[in-house]
Amino acid sequence: MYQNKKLVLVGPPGVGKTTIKKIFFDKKSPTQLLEMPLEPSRGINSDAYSYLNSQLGIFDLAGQENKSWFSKKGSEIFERSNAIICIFDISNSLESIIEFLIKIHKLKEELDLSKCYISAFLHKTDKVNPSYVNQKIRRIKEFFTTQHILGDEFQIFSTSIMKNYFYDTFYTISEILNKLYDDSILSVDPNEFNNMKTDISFILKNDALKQYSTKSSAKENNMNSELMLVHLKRLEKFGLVKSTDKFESFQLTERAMYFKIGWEQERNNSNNDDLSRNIEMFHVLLILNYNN
Ligand SMILES: Nc1nc2c(ncn2[C@@H]2O[C@H](COP(=O)(O)OP(=O)(O)OP(=O)(O)O)[C@@H](O)[C@H]2O)c(=O)[nH]1
Ligand SMILES: [Mg+2]
Repeated sequence: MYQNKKLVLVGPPGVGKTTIKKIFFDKKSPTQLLEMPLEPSRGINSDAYSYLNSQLGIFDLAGQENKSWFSKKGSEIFERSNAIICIFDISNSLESIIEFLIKIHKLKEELDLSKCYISAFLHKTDKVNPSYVNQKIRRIKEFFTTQHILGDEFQIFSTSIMKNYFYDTFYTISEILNKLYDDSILSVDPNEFNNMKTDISFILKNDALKQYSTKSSAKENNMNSELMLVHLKRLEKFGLVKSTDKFESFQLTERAMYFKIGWEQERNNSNNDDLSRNIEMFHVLLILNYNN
């Protein structure tokens, strides 16, 4: 069984669309992207990802060409999309955000995208205080609720690639992906599920900055070295572990460290260790892998 889906990322220039794609879908390191900012995108950047037998196409649209994406010809790029994420910089004005979302609403009607899931990210929220973010979200929601446009399904999220926000953003993107696929596609094979449990517990109990020897780690986890290696290679595919010596030794990645911080915070707040529920949620985004 398979389902192929199309996701479009759109928004003003420089808000962080390509960065979000590279970090959460291509598993790149956050500080690296902050230190070496990307060139502004041009045209359409599309990549195909696979999730089990299903495909996910992600279309990252250049912010400098927004005029063209909203023109009759250019808007063809949105045809048959299953989700559109409108990304804004938290410092974009309320008026400009609302104006942009109205254009998306019009497009949705014109292209008959009634089933397409539309959401907005107020991104780079690390730059401001949380009350400012909440107030902005409330005002945008108020506008769209009173105008009865964009529908009940429309949601606004605050996002950032920074350490203290990484986990929540990972969660938000996972939630969106889970909305796209039917339950039959999303059901996790019990074997796979147990493997993931071991993988994630491993990340949670290891120190982010330390270099580990694979042999001694295997011993500590009561595994033989071959099985340990299988887990480590899976974790490498998830972008959570790295090695420079063919896994004689290994280290957690920066993404793993960021992920761990958020997961532990959530555990402290909710006082319950809901590993299973979270793995079900994160499954798609973790195993989504790059085809090319
Ligand atoms: N503070 C902060 N900066 C971020 C965040 N995400 C991305 N950035 C920075 O924002 C800048 C623009 O990022 P891009 O991903 O190139 O933006 P874009 O939306 O793809 O821009 P266009 O391609 O021109 O449409 C880069 O310098 C990123 O490092 C974030 O969460 N917080
Ligand atoms: Mg870009």
